[in-house]
Amino acid sequence: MFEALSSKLNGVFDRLRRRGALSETDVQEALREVRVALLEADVALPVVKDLTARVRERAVGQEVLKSVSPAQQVIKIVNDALVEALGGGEGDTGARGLDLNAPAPVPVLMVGLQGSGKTTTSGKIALRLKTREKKKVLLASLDVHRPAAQLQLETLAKQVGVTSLPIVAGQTPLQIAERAMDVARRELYDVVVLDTAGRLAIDEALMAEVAQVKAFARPHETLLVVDAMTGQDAVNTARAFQEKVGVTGIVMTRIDGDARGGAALSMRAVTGAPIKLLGAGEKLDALEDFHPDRIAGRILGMGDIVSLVERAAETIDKDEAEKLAARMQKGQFSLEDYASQLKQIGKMGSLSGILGMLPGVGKMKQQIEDANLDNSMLKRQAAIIGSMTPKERRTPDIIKASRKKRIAAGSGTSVQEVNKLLKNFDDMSAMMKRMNKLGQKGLMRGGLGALLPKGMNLPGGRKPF
Ligand SMILES: Nc1nc2c(ncn2[C@@H]2O[C@H](COP(=O)(O)OP(=O)(O)OP(=O)(O)O)[C@@H](O)[C@H]2O)c(=O)[nH]1
Ligand SMILES: [Mg+2]
Repeated sequence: MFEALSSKLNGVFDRLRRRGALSETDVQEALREVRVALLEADVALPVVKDLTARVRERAVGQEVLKSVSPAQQVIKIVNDALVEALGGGEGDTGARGLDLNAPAPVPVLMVGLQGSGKTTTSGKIALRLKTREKKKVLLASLDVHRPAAQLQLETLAKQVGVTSLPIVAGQTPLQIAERAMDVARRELYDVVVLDTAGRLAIDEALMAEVAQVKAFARPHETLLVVDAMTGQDAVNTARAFQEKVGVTGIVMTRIDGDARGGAALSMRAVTGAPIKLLGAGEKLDALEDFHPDRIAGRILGMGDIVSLVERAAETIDKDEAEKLAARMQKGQFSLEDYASQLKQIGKMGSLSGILGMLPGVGKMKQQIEDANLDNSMLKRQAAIIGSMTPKERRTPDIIKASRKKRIAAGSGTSVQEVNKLLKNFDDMSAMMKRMNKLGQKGLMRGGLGALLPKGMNLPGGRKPF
């Protein structure tokens, strides 16, 4: 999702970043490109107009802050406008999960067009509620139109390990809903998910059926499931459902196949309903909470910096980091420092996960995952360094053939791996010298992405960058 938009916007900001100070013409020019990028991403025109107008209003005439560059300031303004468009307000960046805050059994009604993903999402929701929140969930299919529909839900329920309402032939959707709520009350279920039938297009019969069930069940959540890949059509569908049935939230499915993402940006403005969940694949665990702030971060290619910083702050030893920074400045980065770096990274979780959060690295993530660059590699590298003598760690130049053999044997690795580590360390030291030369500014321009991966070779000798 959003890949195309993200790379376009990145281009715009890259050009802005190269300027020292921004004139009003620069801002206008950038905004024109932002506008084109949004339109190409299939964002609805009124939403694009509103967004760019908001950015212009805030950017022009704003005092340039001393501590940040003008480009960074524009990025921040665009970011805030995106968060708002996605449904997050000021200081309100929380996830839009399901609201189940009602007396049990809480009815959740699933509505939407044919094939949008209602039944699959019902299964995903059941799995999540069961495992994460330890809820007792009943799945009920009200789909009497498609012959195999009720069986489909029953199969899903078995996979998830929750109960589905026994199938009784010949019942109407309303009768099934009545029976589901009845069973749920008697057998003390926490949540009842009512999966309805889809139609090819919005028609009166569909709306009437859904409205009837809704009036009876009084669902606490009425979730409209839309296919993100249908772009503007998804937004139009949502508007129609909102007007005729009334929904409390939207689930966008197939975001795994949608590179434009425009529908997500238009949804809130056009329908007023928040996106609550995202479907990101056919598997039952492919369900994500919708975080407006994180999505905006992804679109701008600034990565999920917030989470990265949070996780880093939790795990990285501050004193050690400061000592390291001081040694780096003096150009005294040793293999011991390298080993402690590896340990820190290990503590932060899988390497590919972290790299994916860094700006400009998102697109490399799959490649890194494919290469299986993971913690086991970090551990091996740490073991190699652990098998060196203190003298070798301080002056790695003395590590020649016989020492390499000894180190490889001591760490249970191979001479090739020792070579690779020494090469990585060389690359990293060289990079740090470069960084010192560039100074803080250079580092900012290159982004953190320039820092981590350069010194790392993927297995097979491939460079990730
Ligand atoms: N890639 C991808 N496929 C999905 C996602 N959600 C659902 N699907 C697939 O879309 C197809 C249709 O999903 P269903 O859940 O049956 O859709 P439905 O809305 O219940 O369809 P009807 O009951 O016929 O109206 C299935 O093949 C699902 O595996 C998703 O998030 N990503
Ligand atoms: Mg279905």
